[in-house]
This record gives sequence, C-alpha cells and structure tokens, in this order.
Amino acid sequence: MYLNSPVTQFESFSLTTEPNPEEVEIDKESSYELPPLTRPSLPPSNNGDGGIYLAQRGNSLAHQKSEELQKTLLGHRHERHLVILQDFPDPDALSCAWAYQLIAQQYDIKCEIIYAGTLSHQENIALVKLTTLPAQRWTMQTLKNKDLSSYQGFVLIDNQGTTSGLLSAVQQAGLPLVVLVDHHSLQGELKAEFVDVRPYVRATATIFTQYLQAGLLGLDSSISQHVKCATALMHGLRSDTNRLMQAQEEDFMAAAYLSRFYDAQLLNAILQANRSKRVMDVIERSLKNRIVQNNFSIAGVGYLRYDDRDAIPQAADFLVTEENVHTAVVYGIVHDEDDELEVVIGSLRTTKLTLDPDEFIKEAFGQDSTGRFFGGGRTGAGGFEIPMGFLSGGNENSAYAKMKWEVYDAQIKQKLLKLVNPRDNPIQS
Ligand SMILES: [Mn+2]
Repeated sequence: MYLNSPVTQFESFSLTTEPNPEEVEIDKESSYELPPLTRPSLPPSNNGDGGIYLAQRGNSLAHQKSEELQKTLLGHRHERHLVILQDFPDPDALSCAWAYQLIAQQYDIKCEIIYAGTLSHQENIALVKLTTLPAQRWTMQTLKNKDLSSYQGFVLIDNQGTTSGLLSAVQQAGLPLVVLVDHHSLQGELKAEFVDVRPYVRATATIFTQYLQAGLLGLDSSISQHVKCATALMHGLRSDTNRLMQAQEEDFMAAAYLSRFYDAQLLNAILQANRSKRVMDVIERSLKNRIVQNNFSIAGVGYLRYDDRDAIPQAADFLVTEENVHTAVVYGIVHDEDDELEVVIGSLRTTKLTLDPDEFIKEAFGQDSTGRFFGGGRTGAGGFEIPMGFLSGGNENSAYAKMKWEVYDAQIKQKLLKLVNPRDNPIQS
C-alpha cells in the first residue's frame, strides 16, 4: 500500500509549511521569528521501487524529529544549557555539539560544550585547534567553582551519560535533561524532553546533518563558522564510519549534503596530524602482546598516561587489520597523575557484522554494584572503563605496579576468552 502511494505517505510526514495553530500562538506572544524548515524535495519519479520508499521513510523521520527539536528549543528560549560530551570526546561528538550550539543560538539559548577528560587523539586536538571548535574541559575542580544553578538544563550528544564523569554532578544540581541525541544502543532509562536515539545510524553527525538539511540551521558557505562546522561534521561522519567504508545510504546522503559546504583542505590538515612517539609505543606494545584466538586479537598494553588514552582505540584499529582477525580488543591502565586516579580502559573494533559490540562488552564485563555496565558500543566499535578504586595509585614500587597490572591483565583476558572460546569456560568444563 505504501509502495503505491509513497508520495502521500511522504507528505503526511514532512514538515508542513501551513501554520500549526500552537506555533502561531507562541509566535504572536513573543514575536519570535521561527526559522523556516524546508520541505524535503521529492524524488522526480517513483516506479514502485521499495528503495525510494525506504529512503523517504528515513527522511520523514528526520523531518519529524527536526520539527520536534525545534519545538523543544522554542520552549527553552533565552536559557543557558550545558552540552555534555563523553570524557574523551571524539570528532563525531565534538562536531555535533558544535552544530547543536549553532542551532540553539537562533533561539537565544547559550550552550557551553564541556567534557571531563581530555582531548587525546592527535586528530581531535587538530580538529579543535584548526576549526576553533568551542569545547571546554571541566575538571572536578572546575565543577566546584561553577554555580550550576545558572544553567536551566543539559544536553547529551553522542553519548547517554554513561561515559561522562559530569553526569552525576548535573543530576545532583537538579538540571533537567532537555535534549538527548545519540546513535549508541540504548543504555538505560534516561528521561529527556527530546530524545532522538537511532542505533542503526552510523554517526550522530548524520543525524545532525539531517537536522541542518531540514532547515534547523541554514548553512551558508560565506560564513566561515558554518564552513568549519560542516568540515567538523564531515570529519565526525568519516571517523565513525571507518572513512565511509561502513557508511550506509543515510550517511552517504549526509556526506553529500556536507560536501556543498565543507573545506576539503581544512579536513586534510586535520587528518594529517601525526601520532606522538608515545602513541606509537603503545601501538608497538599492542602488537607485541597480542594473542590471536578464534579470529579475536586481544592485547593488554600495561600502563599509559592519561593524555595518551586514545592510543588504545588506535591500537585496536590497527590490530583489526591483521589477516584472519575480525575483532580486536586492546586495554590498559590509564593513569592520571594529577588525581592519582587509575582506570582500566579498553576498546573493541570489529569487522564482523554479526558481532554486536554493545552486547559483547556487556556480556564480558557485566555491571558494577550500582547496576551500571562497564561499557557498551555501537556498530563496529565499543569501549569499557573499569575503575580501580582502592587499588588506584601507589605505583612508586615498580614490582607492585607490575603485579597489579598482571592481575588486571589476567582477569580481563579471562573474561574475554570465555566469550571467544566458550569451551575454555572452567565452569562449564
Ligand atoms: Mn558517534
């Protein structure tokens, strides 16, 4: 039925230009000018091809969500919001937060983009520097000096709070979650006024590009900030889709749209950022220490500095390229010298379509005493973080530090190998 009447179906979902009585009322009240949302252009013809219908369905969801987001933003005009990213933000998160900030600006909503950890990957540092992307690091010390009551809400982008050390502080301060946009699998119950979680979309940048395309922000190539933001989104989209190799139709459509605005030279400059020697050393350790079983490559890399944390996913990216390997897991103990904090951090990369990283990591490591999972994932990639609590620090004695690493290394390997080689499970045998 849909196939026979795709246009009608499509129309009924698309954003209408006819005034919605509710919106008109808001308009009159405040004389606020609504940025017009564009009507999606219809494909020239339809010969009953299911593919076109599918593309339209994705498109109409994007329009429906854009309209909902616009209404939410209208309800929060003149407010101040915190946009919280994962502790170690990646290009997808950073670029989308920026796009969100530019969208929200039109409603006089001031957004501060914050993260608790650090920018570790050389490309992320280059991205932020070269585009002057407005993200700030908020440490626990920063939090203490901030008056959270001056904000009216917070926003989560490309995460659901499980990978941010800032979530508990804003929740304790009573700030409501206004907007949640992500493409990771649903991590649990989070009440937000606006929710757009689409685990089948490969990058949050695809979702945000669809918002832009729907008219939430009219990109203009003569505005340098717009060009830089489009470049950042292109980088986010590419990096979450393994340089578009895992991209699907929606992601390609988003990339095509961004291609009208992005600066190819700037993107090239971001991608040219070199790895530090310390990152190279971590990759070397991962190569040396890896064990390969049943097409899984597993490597513990020992201790690494907080600033080099991103060497772990980079090592996993590398290990998964080996012949006969479909999944790589790399982990190490990340040490934060300032806070004497230690945490086990790991990354998973897979090219196996039937392996769900989110399920795999949850199954391997389970939950902590409060029911929170130690990690999760999205298509092709996942990560985990295991706090070391009482065992943190005290590494002046190198023999002790070595012993500690060996215990964690053995424990993690054991948990992973139970899934990799179910027969090795001592409980079952
Ligand atoms: Mn992402």
